[in-house]
Amino acid sequence: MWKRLFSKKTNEEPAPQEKEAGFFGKLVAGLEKTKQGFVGKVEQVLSGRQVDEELFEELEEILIQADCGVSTSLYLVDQLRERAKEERITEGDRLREVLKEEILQLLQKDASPLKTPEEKPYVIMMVGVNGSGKTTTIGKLAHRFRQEKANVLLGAGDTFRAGAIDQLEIWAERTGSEFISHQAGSDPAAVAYDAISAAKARNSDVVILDTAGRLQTNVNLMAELGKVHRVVQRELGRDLDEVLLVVDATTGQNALSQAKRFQEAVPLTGLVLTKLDGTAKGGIILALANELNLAVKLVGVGEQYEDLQDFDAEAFVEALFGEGN
Ligand SMILES: Nc1nc2c(ncn2[C@@H]2O[C@H](COP(=O)(O)OP(=O)(O)OP(=O)(O)O)[C@@H](O)[C@H]2O)c(=O)[nH]1
Ligand SMILES: [Mg+2]
Repeated sequence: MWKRLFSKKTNEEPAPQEKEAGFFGKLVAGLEKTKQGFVGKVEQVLSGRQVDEELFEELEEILIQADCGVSTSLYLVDQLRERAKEERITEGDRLREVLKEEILQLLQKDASPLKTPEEKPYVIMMVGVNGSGKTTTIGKLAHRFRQEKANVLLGAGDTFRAGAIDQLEIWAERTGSEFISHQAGSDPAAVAYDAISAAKARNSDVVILDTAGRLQTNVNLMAELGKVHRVVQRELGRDLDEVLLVVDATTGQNALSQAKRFQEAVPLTGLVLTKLDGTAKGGIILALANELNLAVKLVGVGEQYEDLQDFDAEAFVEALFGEGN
């Protein structure tokens, strides 16, 4: 499987996991709160109603409350207004379908999967604020790559938080990944350097680097992140394959400012949106897709291995709006 990944063929093939009913079921279960809290409200408001300005305003309110963000909510409702006029839609229930289509379009705008591996080692760096789910996501990804028979090496770049090194080492043991760490308190750039040089020496397929959580407003720590990234790039002699910002879906609109600030510190290649299972306000994914030029590449809908999924806009919208699930 890993060899196949290297052969570039996977770009044309849909990831098999997304075709599996079990994965879709997990997605549906993980999005249950948002389905009820957001889509449920939309349906309540639209059901049996005539399309008029009052209805659009109520929809706008629901979108904003579901964390879609003001500008994205206004954008979506404007699209609905326009299409209602053009397509002479008079019934609220029909608007549900239009909203579903518009949301899908928005989510597909910048969508792209994890980069296909071209060169060993395939390097992923994980960044984000404290507690967003970086280390857990690394564990889940390591598991996935190990299942594809890749040799994985995890680099314990969080030398700051007590227990962070042990936490990652447990994931390394669980997944059968190699592990590079220094003492707590040491320079994270040195750990990153060692992880890359070890991976080169050992011919590892994948390196995943953990980093300490940091607030996007902490100038010094953001600069440190830039340094770690530069060291990795230099030792690698090319760009990292993925620099992923891990965002907790329950943090609401703050996710946007996190993304903007982290993007200034390191060249992000995409987003991981975790804990979607823990919020009824999954609309944040729409704000992120609409307001940033960054793809949501992975979504976390629970704490099990299989709950980290490649983001698939169609499956996502179907899980939210689909009938009978
Ligand atoms: N429900 C749910 N919990 C998640 C998900 N992803 C991560 N978590 C939980 O979030 C908590 C924090 O996860 P970590 O992976 O330690 O977060 P981190 O970003 O590494 O945190 P720091 O290293 O402290 O910055 C853990 O309890 C995880 O189990 C998810 O998709 N769903
Ligand atoms: Mg961590």
